[in-house]
Amino acid sequence: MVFGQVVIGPPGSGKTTYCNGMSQFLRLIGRKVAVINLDPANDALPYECAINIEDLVKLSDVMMEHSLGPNGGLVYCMDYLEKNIDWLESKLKPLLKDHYLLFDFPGQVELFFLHSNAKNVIMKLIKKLNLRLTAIHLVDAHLCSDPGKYVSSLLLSLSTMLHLELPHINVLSKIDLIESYGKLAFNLDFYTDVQDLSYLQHHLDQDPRSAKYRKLTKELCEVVEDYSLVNFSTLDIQDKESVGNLVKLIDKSNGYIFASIDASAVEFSKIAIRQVDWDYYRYPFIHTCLWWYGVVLPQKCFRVW
Ligand SMILES: Nc1nc2c(ncn2[C@@H]2O[C@H](COP(=O)(O)OP(=O)(O)OP(=O)(O)O)[C@@H](O)[C@H]2O)c(=O)[nH]1
Ligand SMILES: [Mg+2]
Repeated sequence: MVFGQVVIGPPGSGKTTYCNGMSQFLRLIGRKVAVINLDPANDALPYECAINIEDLVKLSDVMMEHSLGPNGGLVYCMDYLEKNIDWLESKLKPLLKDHYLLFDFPGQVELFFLHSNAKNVIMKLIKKLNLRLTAIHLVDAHLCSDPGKYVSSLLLSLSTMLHLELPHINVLSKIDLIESYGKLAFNLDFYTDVQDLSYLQHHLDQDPRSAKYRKLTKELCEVVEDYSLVNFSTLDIQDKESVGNLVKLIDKSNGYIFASIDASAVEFSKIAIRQVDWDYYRYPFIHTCLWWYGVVLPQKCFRVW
């Protein structure tokens, strides 16, 4: 069985940075990682990629040849990838023996809740190559600072989950910057747990511009609450604990923690309900410090501690 992550989310939410940081973290806890760039507009890659969609199709060529803009061009590239899925399969096959896969996708969100090409690519790979993939949906944490934008991010997360039908983890990325957007109206738990959105409606009512959409917002929040599917984890890609906690969640969701266990269904369920700390603590602390000081900082110097 091969495990991995499909990294998606709106433009600029941190997908490529995530693939870079996550691949370094996973390597340092002992996994062999292959990053696959499926974003044909990714021209400056911070990581070394094992497979690059640019070797199959180039966005600039598509835009020129078919007189398309960047968005139409990207839809075309995903259609082209779907039609040429054999190319991707043949490139992936040599990696399947011992690699953990990270797929870096484009930021055009309509590819993941409207069009079926990206979903078909993922589903074909899962079926043919027996992959176990979790969708990591990154949403920029600054959206929490505006109630209207937060409701949009809830709807986007919900429609993406329903469309992709994969094990799915929504993540508020760049959480280290959240305080720079001013004081939040509620505690961070309120935004991550998505438990009672009626408080949000009261907050929206205080803004005369939003008050006129009161009924619409109420109905939309009720849709999100009725499904009861959306919540968020948080991530600061520079913080080893933040990345480690997310890895534990992902390992549970795609079944990585069960991979080498040969036990009864009862044993499996015991593992499924308990906290998963085994992988993180199996490796010495110094290891992750080395990752932090030696690998991430020289490339991405967000903050010094
Ligand atoms: N402070 C902070 N900045 C981050 C973090 N993650 C990403 N960034 C920054 O956010 C910006 C966008 O990151 P990218 O990784 O290019 O985002 P993307 O989602 O791949 O963007 P597209 O591929 O264009 O959709 C970059 O300047 C990153 O350095 C984070 O955890 N904290
Ligand atoms: Mg990117």
